Amino acid sequence: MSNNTAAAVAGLGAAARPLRFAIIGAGMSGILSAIKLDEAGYHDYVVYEKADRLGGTWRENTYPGIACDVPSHLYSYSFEPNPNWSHRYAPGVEIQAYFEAVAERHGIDQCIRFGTEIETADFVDGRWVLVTKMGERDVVDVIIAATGVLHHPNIPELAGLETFAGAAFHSARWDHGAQIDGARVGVIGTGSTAVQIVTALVDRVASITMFQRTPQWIAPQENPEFTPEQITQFHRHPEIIDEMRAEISRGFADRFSNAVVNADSPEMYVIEATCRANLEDNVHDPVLREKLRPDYRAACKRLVVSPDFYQAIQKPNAELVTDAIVTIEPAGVRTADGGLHDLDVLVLATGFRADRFMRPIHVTGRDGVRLDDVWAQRPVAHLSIAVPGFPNLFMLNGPNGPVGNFSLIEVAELQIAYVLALIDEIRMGRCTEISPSATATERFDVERIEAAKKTVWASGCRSWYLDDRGIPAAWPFTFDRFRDEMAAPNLHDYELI
Ligand code: N01
Repeated sequence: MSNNTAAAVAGLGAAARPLRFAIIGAGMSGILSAIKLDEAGYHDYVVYEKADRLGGTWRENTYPGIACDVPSHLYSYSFEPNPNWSHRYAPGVEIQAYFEAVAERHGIDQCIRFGTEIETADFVDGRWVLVTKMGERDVVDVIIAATGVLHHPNIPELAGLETFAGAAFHSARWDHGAQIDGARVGVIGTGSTAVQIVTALVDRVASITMFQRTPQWIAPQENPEFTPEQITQFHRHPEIIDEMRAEISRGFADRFSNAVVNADSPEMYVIEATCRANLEDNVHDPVLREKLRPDYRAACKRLVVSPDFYQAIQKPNAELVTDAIVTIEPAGVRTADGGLHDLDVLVLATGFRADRFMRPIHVTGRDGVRLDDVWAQRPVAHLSIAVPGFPNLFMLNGPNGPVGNFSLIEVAELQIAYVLALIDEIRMGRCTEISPSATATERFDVERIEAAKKTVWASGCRSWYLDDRGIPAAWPFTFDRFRDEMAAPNLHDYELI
């Protein structure tokens, strides 16, 4: 029980009331929310999950080669260290199994309503009325939207895509029935996903063709396996994991997260030099090397990490195509040079719509204000957590949060502690509705936009970090500042009714 919560329980006033919660999404942050609600003494909650399995990103992304680019001992809940991670960057299947095991251990799996998609959420008489796609209704006091960041696949409008004769699918909808071994596989895209897929498949397929619209900088990152002796040590001395976690977190912040928010920092130049050396030292054919060389700064797009992509793309059965895609035909992909690239399988590693957040749920706040209208231009939120006019509705990994190669688990843990502190105001009877003020939200937005202009993400490239105006939407300050902001809410920024 947190200090806040303990104080709340001790000080329960006449106006205090039991609270009912809906958590939307049973991914990493939904599971976390349920565990933390239980810990805080709130047991009346339901986790709504539209799919039939928990795990979010790790349930949806099952493509060959999937792994997390945050070291696994950091990409774990702080309260659930896992001595059994097989690699420094564990594969997706281990991460999925980890979330399932944690949910089971905490009894959260019993509180999830699978196959239940929330369609509308309306704030009526001080409570949230939820209606599912099946027409079921629930009324709750608080919503925690744990709906993920990169969840809605970006399907490009490629002429003729539907005419392709083989299997064509988005990387987050991997068709495990498609014959891959020995096939001619095309991959559209050059992001983290495409790089992992190409590297994983090159030795299994007859040919692999990567369609590149924009080259990416690649940071070399070894992925050593933990030895049985190391794993035994992790079991015997969990404090080793804690130390490692703290060290990785600090290293990430100093060498990466704090560097990218200051485009002129010395650390930023180190990252660039590392990526440049990786390209120069490891790609031998000068023509291919120039095709792979970006004309923008490293980490402007989300930095791709890979120990062996350059080796993969130089194999005899791999081809990098840089001519623009003109049409998809039944036999393959036609490019601007007139060439037809014959394929059996076409993978769209074309990323996600990163501006959706809890949409397409139709959310209506106080006085009938619709979130679809408030966010029509772009999503806004105070400190990434909440939106003015939408009381008692809190987001984890919402708009403008830290997404720049951090552990989103660390981010969500800080956010849920902050959200619980806000909820304590209701439990203590000091208010029944809490939402950020428009003034505080506007002030934060103005400040973050100014800061965003100094980040490397604004240094001239196209990426999913940018909003419709080309302004980076990600948290543009240091991670230390995020930690400080999340340590306790400034209640002057909130309206308590
Ligand atoms: O998606 P992306 P992703 N025609 O948006 C191209 C996380 N992640 O799935 O660069 C041709 O980065 C597009 O081209 P361009 C991580 O946060 C993590 O790879 O816009 N090409 C780009 O090359 C990551 O950043 C891990 O010119 C088209 C690609 O598709 C995020 O997910 C693993 C196109 C999209 O790249 C997203 O990564 C995987 C078109 N019409 C993902 N439309 C790890 O933890 C798009 N593209 C390791």
